[in-house]
Amino acid sequence: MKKLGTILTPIAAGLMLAGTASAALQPVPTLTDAEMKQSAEIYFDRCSGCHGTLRNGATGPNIAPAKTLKKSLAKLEKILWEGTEGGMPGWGREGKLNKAQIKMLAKFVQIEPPAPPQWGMPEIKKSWKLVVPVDKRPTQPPKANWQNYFGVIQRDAGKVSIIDGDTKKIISTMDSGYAVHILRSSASGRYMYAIGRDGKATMMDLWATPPNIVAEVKISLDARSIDTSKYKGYEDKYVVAGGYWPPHYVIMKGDTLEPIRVVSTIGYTYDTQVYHPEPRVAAIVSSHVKPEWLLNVKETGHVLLVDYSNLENGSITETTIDAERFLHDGGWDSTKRYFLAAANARDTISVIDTVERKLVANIVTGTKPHPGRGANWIDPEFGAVWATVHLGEGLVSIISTDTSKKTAWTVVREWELAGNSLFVKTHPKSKNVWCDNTINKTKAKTLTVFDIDHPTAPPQEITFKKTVVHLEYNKAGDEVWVSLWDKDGAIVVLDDKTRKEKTRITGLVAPTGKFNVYNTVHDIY
Ligand code: DHE
Repeated sequence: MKKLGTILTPIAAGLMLAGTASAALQPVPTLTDAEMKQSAEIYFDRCSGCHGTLRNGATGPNIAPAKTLKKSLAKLEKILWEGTEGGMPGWGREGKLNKAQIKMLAKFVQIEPPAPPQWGMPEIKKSWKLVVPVDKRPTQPPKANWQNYFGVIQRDAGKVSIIDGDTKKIISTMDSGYAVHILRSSASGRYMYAIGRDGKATMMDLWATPPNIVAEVKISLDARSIDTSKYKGYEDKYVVAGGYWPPHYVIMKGDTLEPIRVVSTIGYTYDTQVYHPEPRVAAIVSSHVKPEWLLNVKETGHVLLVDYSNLENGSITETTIDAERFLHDGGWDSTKRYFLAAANARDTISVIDTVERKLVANIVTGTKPHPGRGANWIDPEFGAVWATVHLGEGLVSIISTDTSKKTAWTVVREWELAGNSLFVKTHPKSKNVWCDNTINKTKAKTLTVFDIDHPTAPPQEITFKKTVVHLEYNKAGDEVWVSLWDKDGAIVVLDDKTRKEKTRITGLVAPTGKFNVYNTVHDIY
């Protein structure tokens, strides 16, 4: 077991470019126009998510030419090929890029980044497509147990499949666009929304037989997050999606995706008050206590509370809370009053109270916390807790969320994990906490399962033949679904009690996230 309260090296850890920097700057290399274009595409695909379009750094370090020119091309090529201990993928080693592409990319990151295009309301409006008007949609839900449907992302195929959680049959596969990142449900559960790396939001109607796409709109050129209005009286009314580039958020009508407002997030970092040209919108959650969304603005370290109750009169109210940098993913505690967000450059979990509308704690956990939405359970000693795993080390940090206890908002337990991880999950009816080890060089095919009632007992490891990623429960909370992340991928359905495989849904291309309708609507994790 790790010692509690370890002070972990901030910023320097994780995806930092490894190796010694030589003082002298290297000469700026050259690329042909065709090579620049090709490198820009590879950079967008592989690098910009972590390092930023303008390369100022976030989950990964700043790799602007001022930094990269301090390293030789050979050194940069090695990092791109091998990856780093902190979690940077080895693009060559993993077979994702060939030698020629690595050489080109090493040069590209030593050259000033090309100016990225803009994407404002005229472009957003032009991209909007209402595929099935509201009055042409079914008025009754299907007979099937549709609240136990799962939306499953087939990332590399640009598709989303809807799988019936009862029958385990794929009932619909839809073209959702390039590399869908997450899915979220409307408050009623009827609509599921996808957001892709290409900034395209897609709206799917689960009442249709089979479920179909009813609207789409490209909210930006690069995006990762989307959510809906869940507060009483606003169910299914609005959708909000966050852009990585341009850095903005877009509010849309919940039943058609017709864009209503675009709002920039460009501004100043919360602490140093330095101008940042690319503050990207990371996780978005929908408040249950007020008609508002919480948006993580990554680079400036702000959590925005965006009040949507006055949109009909043409206004939104933004409350800015200083949290920490660089905000990434996060989720609710079990009461859904507190939002816990990972600030992964500072190895911190920021806690926002949505009732008092303030930051209540910044908790140092481990190297680059990455909770997904985290996991809530009742610890036998500490009561209500929420947990995160980490990109930079094999560690589950368990934080007390019980505000009646002195230990509230401190790390009360730490579990050592086999490897660097992406996601952790449990369910109120379960006695298990499941973690993947997806970004660990040797343990990527292994799931680790902890026993809630025996928190100091050694965990069980379950190993598959392929990389495993992301976990989700069914509505009843007695099955765990996990993705075998491969071109010839599958969803493995595990019995939560026995931890044994029940069945396997095959024929899926690179399945990543999967989202159960009921659990997503009710933020159960
Ligand atoms: Fe994700 C969640 C961003 C890499 C699969 N990912 C999120 C969220 C953000 C984000 C901001 C939170 C959304 C929310 O809750 O509103 N992810 C990024 C990146 O910037 C990053 C590091 C690099 C990139 O270029 O995309 C990245 N993510 C990945 C992956 O490599 C994964 C495994 C596969 C993929 O799609 O590329 C991946 N991310 C996911 C999934 C979630 C997610 C499945 C939703 C988890 C959940 O249960 O809510």
